[in-house]
Amino acid sequence: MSASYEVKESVAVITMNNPPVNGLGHATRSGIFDGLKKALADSAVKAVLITGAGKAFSGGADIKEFNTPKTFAEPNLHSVIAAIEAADKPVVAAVHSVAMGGGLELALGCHYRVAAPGAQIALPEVKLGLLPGAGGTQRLPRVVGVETALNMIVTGNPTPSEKLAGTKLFDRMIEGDLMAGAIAFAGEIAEKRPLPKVRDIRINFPNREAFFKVARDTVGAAAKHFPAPLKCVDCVEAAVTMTFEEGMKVERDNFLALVQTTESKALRHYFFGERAAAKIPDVPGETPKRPIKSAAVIGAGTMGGGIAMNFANAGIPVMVLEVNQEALDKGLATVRKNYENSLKKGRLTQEKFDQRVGLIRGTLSYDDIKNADIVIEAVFEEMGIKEKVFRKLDEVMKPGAILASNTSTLDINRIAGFTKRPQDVIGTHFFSPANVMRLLEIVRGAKTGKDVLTTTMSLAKKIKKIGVVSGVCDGFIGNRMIEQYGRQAGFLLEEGCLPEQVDRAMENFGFAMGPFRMGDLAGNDVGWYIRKRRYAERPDVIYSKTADLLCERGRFGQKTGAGWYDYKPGDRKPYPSQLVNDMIINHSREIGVERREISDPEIVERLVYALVNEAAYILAEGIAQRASDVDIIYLTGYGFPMHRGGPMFYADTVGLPHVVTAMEKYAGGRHGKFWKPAPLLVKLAAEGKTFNE
Ligand code: T1G
Repeated sequence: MSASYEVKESVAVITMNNPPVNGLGHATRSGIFDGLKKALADSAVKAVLITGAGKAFSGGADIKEFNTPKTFAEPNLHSVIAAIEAADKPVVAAVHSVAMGGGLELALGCHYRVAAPGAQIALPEVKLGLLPGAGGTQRLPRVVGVETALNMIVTGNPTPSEKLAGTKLFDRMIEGDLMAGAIAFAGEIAEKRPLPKVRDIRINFPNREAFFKVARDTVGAAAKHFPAPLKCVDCVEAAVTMTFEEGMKVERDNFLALVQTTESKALRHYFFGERAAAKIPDVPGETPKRPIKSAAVIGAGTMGGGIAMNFANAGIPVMVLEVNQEALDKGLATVRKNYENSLKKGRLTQEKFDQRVGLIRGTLSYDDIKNADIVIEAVFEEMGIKEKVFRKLDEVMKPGAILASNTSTLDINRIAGFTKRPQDVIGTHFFSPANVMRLLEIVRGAKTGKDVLTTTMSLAKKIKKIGVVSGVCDGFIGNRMIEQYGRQAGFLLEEGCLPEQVDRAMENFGFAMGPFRMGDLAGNDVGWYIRKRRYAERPDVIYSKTADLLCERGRFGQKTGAGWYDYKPGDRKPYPSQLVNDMIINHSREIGVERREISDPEIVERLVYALVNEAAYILAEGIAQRASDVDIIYLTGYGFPMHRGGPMFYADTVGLPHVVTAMEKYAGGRHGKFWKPAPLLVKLAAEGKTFNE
């Protein structure tokens, strides 16, 4: 059973014990239910105490059980909570560390609740595209008030228990030994009657019409593609306007509807995918990690400065090395400016500002970085320069230092070959702006040591990045896929689209930015540089020339005041460019392509399936460990819409046979070779399987 039972001083203590977070899976629910029955039948027991073993009271319902029969298998969570509430002896919840979702709802069903300070209290279901489905929307407003409850439910964010100490949620805060305090409390209230039930608390909320109208407008504006937040408002309003039972029905109906939505499945996919990404099959969890107490960054440019900030933000001192004082001063000044902006916007306290700025120092001498535990090079993306840097690092860095490269496409194995310690070399591909984007592609070289790999993965978590392991290939995972996406976007221009149509179609699909706006932001010259290399290396690979024509006109994007779009000084808004559009139309004529009307659905299919197909090759080559890793990369590094779950999840949702059929259709058009379906995609489609099995 995932709950233990013992009687102490006539108090029956039921301890949930389902590591790691006491998820309320069927076994745990049964353990609580049976323990309660036993306690109620034992005349020596005067009160019941429910608590959680380990690092949580309870992290809520077991999300892994959703959309399986186990979720509602009796005793389901409703039955457990109903049994607690109906008990004829007082049931006390002793909350510590984490009480979230169904875990908090379980506590709300108890007659009393005591808590240790510092516990994270939350109903985070909305972050999974759901809403509290075991009475949370009806009980929480009754104990903390409607406004606080609505805010907690609609944001899903945790509140420290001590902040809720003055509410009816907690009858007592217990410092020190929670169990001793809780048992003493239980003894004090054992004979008290009637037993208080949250459901009996009446809500008096006079200005509800106005309040809920504002709530709906605010929540609706932010919810965009997600139905759950507005449903949360409906349920909390029901708590105010209806009887408890009627409100519970509103909650249940909405929960059952939401748990079936693709949006919720996508968010749950993301939740588990983010955690799965940290697992490296051939690197056991107990592999020893190297201590990372200090860091160094080579290069104080945009990337180097951003990377350094990640370390400072995590409290790790970092030394930034540049080739000359001017570049160093410029880079450090940019870093300071970033922190000053955060300070001005109230996102940073003065204390944190001082601490972080103090943790970043600069130098021109390799001698000052030789004792760093990790050094990350963020110099110009040219192998010759990388070689010079890594030969120098090999010479000066202490034994055991991790030598990392922030390269976005170059061969980590070649870079490792510039050193006598290839086992210490790894790729840490940050995404710009490096201090903001959560994605970190961790590129594993053929000789990268397992301890270096696991150390870097745990460092990713420490600096609040989502680390995803990639093998070595040109462009790793994300950029190799975006290359095909960009090729297809170019072909669409030649065949009849203009940049604003393609961008609009992709932004309506949910991308943060379409390919051409993205190019103007990142700099069209970046792709130009890479294509020139590709033309030499892979003359068989066809690209549209439109992007080259654009760059030959110096239209690199926002940084040159003009790109695919025109820009006005000080205004980042893209304006369709007649010059560029005429250039595209003339180019179609020059290459003898008759332009045609292309629908938005065709644009979306061709761009998204270009990603999916390349990812299928990447998976088959073992460059990516699993399909959900590809989804995590696109959701956190490339603006793929969260409600679609990532390219692989989206393809699974559409149905792989449909993807193959669509690709076969496009293979009949120009550049048909582009649409050769990856064998893995064809195999899975034929077997009726999915990427994310
Ligand atoms: N169900 C299943 N597994 C869970 C889980 C859960 N609720 N919470 C965590 N895990 C797993 C997680 O996948 C990971 O697994 C391990 O536990 C450690 O997690 C009816 C419907 C609790 C704050 O949304 O926010 O209740 O990778 O690395 O950093 O109304 O986990 O080790 O195999 O995150 O210490 C609502 C989700 C559910 C809380 C702990 N509850 N969890 O953080 O550990 S729906 C949530 C968290 C619900 C009811 C509704 C965090 C945490 P693995 P971790 P952590």
